[in-house]
Amino acid sequence: MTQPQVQAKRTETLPKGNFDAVIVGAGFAGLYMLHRLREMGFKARVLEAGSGVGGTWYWNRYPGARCDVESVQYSFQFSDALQQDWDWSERYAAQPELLAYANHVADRFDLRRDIQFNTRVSRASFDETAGRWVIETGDGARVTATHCIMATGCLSSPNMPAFKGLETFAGERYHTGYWPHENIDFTGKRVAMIGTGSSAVQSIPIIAGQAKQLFVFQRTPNYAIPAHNAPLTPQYRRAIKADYAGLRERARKNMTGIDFDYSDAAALETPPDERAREYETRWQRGGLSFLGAYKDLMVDQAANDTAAEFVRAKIREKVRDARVAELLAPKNTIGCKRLCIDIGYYETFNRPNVSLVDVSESGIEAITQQGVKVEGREYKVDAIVFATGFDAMTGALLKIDIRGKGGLSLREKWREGPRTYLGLGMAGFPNLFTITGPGSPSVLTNMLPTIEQHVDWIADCLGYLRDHGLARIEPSEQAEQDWGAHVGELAGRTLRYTCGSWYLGVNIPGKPRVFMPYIGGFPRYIEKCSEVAGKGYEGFLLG
Ligand code: N01
Repeated sequence: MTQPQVQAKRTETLPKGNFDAVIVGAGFAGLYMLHRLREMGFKARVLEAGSGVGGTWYWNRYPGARCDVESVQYSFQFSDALQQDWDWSERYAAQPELLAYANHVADRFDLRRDIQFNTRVSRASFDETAGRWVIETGDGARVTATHCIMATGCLSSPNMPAFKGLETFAGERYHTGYWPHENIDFTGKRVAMIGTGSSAVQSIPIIAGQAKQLFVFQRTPNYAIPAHNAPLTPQYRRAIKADYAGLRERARKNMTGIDFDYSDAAALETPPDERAREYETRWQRGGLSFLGAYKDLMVDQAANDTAAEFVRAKIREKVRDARVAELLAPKNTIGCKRLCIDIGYYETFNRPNVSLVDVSESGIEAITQQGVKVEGREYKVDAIVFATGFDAMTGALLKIDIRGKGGLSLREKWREGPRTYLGLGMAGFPNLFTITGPGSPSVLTNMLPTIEQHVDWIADCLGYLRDHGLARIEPSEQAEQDWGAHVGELAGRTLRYTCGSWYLGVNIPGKPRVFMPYIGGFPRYIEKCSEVAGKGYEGFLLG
């Protein structure tokens, strides 16, 4: 695997002294957490494995990487000056612009002086006698802090399946979630793409435009809705900035924390011709709001089928070869896996240099020295791109050996699946917080407002502890159990429970099948968190 250059660098020397908080990760969550804590006078330090800020947007540099939430919404709102000063250039920002934004935030709020780069945390253990977290890096250096805050991201642990023969491949290998920093040009090359999730859907059209030949190995087709991406006009930007507060307020009231139009109508109570018009309007508008067309789409299979069939018909219209179109048309529930937002994805399969290889039945037999083997046929390539996703939500946390009271390991605690209270903390792990952890809305919502809500809650909580002369906070077993039951019960009511998605951990062999994010919606979750804090951190043990 071609490694990002940053990996070669040595861990920086850890600072001496004790911190009020150590924050792991310098993505958007880590940056804002540091800003809040410093503003409150806490001594905080961020430890970051990469050589720069940006998290997801630092690592995911594959061609075509771009956010699937509109840029004016996928942005911080904690500083009005920031949102007034920053100009997004496109409806959906591309990775370089998002990374530039993260860097701008770091510079604007002078955050770098408290971030330690090239420092991968390998272990975090709670020292019960001292009441402090001991955070260690791979080379044995350590730092201590009263609080340890994991800002490690939800989709930050790339999944590389154990393909037979993987190590024998003599060509170039890339993973979309771990892309090199130098420009990779596939011009004139034969390329294999393994996977057809969001990362593949975004990168396939770009790679197809460069490569001599692109083979796409598809196990399960995905639904992609057009992005209709476009430059943002000065008039549009002015209008947004004139009422940013209104936009944020409307977004906060929506399930996903995104301001778009959710209908209260039911698909099955709507006449078919009217329904088709509604789908067409949303298709023309583009983006994730397609699934907001009807309130029953994610709870009633028959309703869902109407939207799924609409998209399948669109795929058949776009793809000229009927056999290929049929392979690309998903048969499962739309929205069960996360929707993809595309720019010319299906049309790419009309190109003469692109071939779709169906591996739904056979799987990939092996990676060979020269390429990819399926059902006895070897596809010879110069490069393989693995767009095989992530060990979502728990992967990055479990890569760190996290030990709570009595040496309890998080891996052991989560053997049957993640257990948290509100996705913010775990019983047995005092003073440990997770930003957008499993059990919170996280990946089902717009990540930026969701991050801000968690960071604000944690910052307020630390302020409360300080004001009340308290040194410890930890969820009670009961609160954790009740919350877990509630999260599971809500998930079981939706169609999202019915497919093999990364939300359920099914993409990782041996991972327990548990629906990890909280599906009750952003407004309901915010209310619950505020209620808990308002009642003196109900469900937490304070000491
Ligand atoms: O990963 P995925 P992703 N043999 O898990 C296939 C976010 N994101 O990186 O479906 C053959 O969706 C696998 O097949 P199957 C977004 O939330 C956001 O694309 O398991 N194939 C699938 O096709 C997204 O949902 C943006 O049958 C194998 C693919 O690899 C999430 O990240 C952009 C295989 C993995 O798809 C993950 O997306 C990009 C095997 N052994 C990503 N193992 C934004 O826009 C796996 N696959 C912000």
